[in-house]
Amino acid sequence: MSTDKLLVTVAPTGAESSKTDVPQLPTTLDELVETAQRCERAGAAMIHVHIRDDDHQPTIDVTRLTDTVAALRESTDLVVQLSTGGSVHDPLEKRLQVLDAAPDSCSLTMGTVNFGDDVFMNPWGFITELYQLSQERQVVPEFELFDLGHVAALHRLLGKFGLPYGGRVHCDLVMNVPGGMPGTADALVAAVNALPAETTSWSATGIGRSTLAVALASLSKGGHLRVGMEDVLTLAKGVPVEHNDQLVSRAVELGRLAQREPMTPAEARDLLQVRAA
Ligand code: KMH
Ligand code: ZN
Repeated sequence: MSTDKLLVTVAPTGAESSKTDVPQLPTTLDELVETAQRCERAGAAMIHVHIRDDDHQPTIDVTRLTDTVAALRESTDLVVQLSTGGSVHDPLEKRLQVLDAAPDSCSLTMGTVNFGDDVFMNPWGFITELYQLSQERQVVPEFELFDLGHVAALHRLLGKFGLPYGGRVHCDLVMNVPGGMPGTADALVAAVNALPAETTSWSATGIGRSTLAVALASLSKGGHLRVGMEDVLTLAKGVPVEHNDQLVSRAVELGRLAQREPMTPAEARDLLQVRAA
């Protein structure tokens, strides 16, 4: 395993911003593919995917997700991770069906969290069902940790159900969601220090203004980076992101300053032990 290399994950779309407010958000399949290709060229190795319907609204329609996975596999080498979080409005049963689209990886959030004015529901029964489904379907989970309690829940999950498919435990700290842990170095250190011993890799992302503080803290602690318009829409105050590859390029630049070369998709597959194509 290449421990010094930097895994850059791009989360280009999310479910929270609207196309009307942010026209440069990739919401169509063509835009997503173009984004994925440019982000791969800029140094991303994994893509965290949320998709939209014909009206640019968030959807987790399985046929659409299956087509998206196929299109991304055809046009890039990126590790394709589908969001099982969807939007705060998606029902739990539908979120389980995301695995029917057979991605390389899936997000798996380790607990319920207030999400701005909404609630992002992840009850224990849902977590355990999704986890066992991921083991059965040979999909590598990325454990999304929005709070310290989610880290504790991950200990419980691994203790009860064993290691994920592939044997690697990859976590992602999602920081600064209004309702979750703050996007600070102190919070990051506390969460990283509490990760289960089985953890083999972890990344971090800071929502909004915390993006740089979290990225720098993650690099300081030897972590990987997630970036993208799901998490931040500006490069600096008043400077909108025009394309996701700008955020990937900046992450690669930060990594290089920290003497961490970006990992290739093949190296990311090895790190995460995703199922061979
Ligand atoms: N859109 C959020 C409600 C995930 O992708 O798994 C959930 C989310 C986490 O983005
Ligand atoms: Zn997401």
